[in-house]
Amino acid sequence: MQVEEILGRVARDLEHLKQFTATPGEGCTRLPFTKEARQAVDFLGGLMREAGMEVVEDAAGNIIGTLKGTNPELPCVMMGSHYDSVINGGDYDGIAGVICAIEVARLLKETGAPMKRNFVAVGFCDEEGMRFGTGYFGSGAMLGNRDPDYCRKFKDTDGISIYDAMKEHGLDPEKIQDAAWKKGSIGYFLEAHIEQGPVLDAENIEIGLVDCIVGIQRYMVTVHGRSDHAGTTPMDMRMDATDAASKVISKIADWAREKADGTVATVGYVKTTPGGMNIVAEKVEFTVDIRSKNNDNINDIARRIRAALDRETAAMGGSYEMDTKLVITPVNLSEEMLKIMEESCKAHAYSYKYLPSGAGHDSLEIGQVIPTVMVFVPSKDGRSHCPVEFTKYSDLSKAALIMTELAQNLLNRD
Ligand code: HGY
Ligand code: MN
Ligand code: MN
Repeated sequence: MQVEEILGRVARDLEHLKQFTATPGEGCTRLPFTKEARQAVDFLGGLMREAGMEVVEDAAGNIIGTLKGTNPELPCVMMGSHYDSVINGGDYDGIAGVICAIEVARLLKETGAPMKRNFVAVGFCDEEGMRFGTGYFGSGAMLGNRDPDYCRKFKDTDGISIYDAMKEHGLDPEKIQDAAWKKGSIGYFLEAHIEQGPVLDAENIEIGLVDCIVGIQRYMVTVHGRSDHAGTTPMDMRMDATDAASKVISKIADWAREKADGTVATVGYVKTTPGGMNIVAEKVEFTVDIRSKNNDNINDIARRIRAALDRETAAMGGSYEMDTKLVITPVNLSEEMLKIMEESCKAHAYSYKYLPSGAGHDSLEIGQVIPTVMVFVPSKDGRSHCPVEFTKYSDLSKAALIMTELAQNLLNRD
């Protein structure tokens, strides 16, 4: 099987999936438990069936295809990524890895090579956390880390909980724990993903071998003050939530820069209430996303944010909440599996480079407990989470080829 033949199928499938967006012409918006998610899941299920897989949609909204091995009682080899997107995102983030996984299943079937273990391809639901501010919902549920209370707790900006969104989508959140796999039933996890950064493209490298993924902490901060007339209220009588919140927000990026080791911190969402230009804001909500390979750095920045909120809200006479949305530690990926893929790259004369991932992925969640490996393919100009996101189908096809060779190695282990 050559790259050109694989490329044709990968291109066909990803081009077809581009239509499943809530913002046609303005990037991919495919949020969990929406019409677009349903369309993508149905299409992916059809591809899996065509590839000869047994297909189920689990209680968390993951779409799962299984290619049976001769010893199905052995822990499976699982490969996948997420089918959801950010708002106005790109056409490759996540979904390209799902198509890669289905392509590996096709190649395994076509080569007819013996397979002891089952090969399982997965399209995960809600890796991004874009709608509910969380993340890794489908992969977390697969590990048994999600329950009905979790589903009730997190809401989108319209006040719809994961719980209600699931019911609306035809899923039963009370049964979310049915999505959990028996401990030990997943032997290895593989994920192909676009790099979403500038390294491979700038250095003209075809394959990224990911050796570690940063840890992430996400918070929603709400600062409470008091609304007043912007003209008549003297400055020393105000409880200005914007003034207090902005004094904290303005420090966060510098605290990350000070670490000088790739640590990043982002305030991506800020909302003032009531939001009038001649009203002192009574409330400000803002998100914080902190990432680092060094978990102490993440904890230190979170601690400094809390201390600054204590100081600035006390000075203003107001209050705050800092709600935790996600806490996940950095993960090192499987050296053994990376080495096997490095040999494949050499055999195929693909250029490659070891690199860390600054983006979180389902591998970050799964890699906490299961031997996991990721492969990156170049993102044009390093752009991602935006409509101009672009990756060459030829690079995705090369990733599918080397991951097929890794899968064949793993599938025949006792
Ligand atoms: O936010 C991320 O790192 C990823 O795109 N979920
Ligand atoms: Mn992704
Ligand atoms: Mn993403």
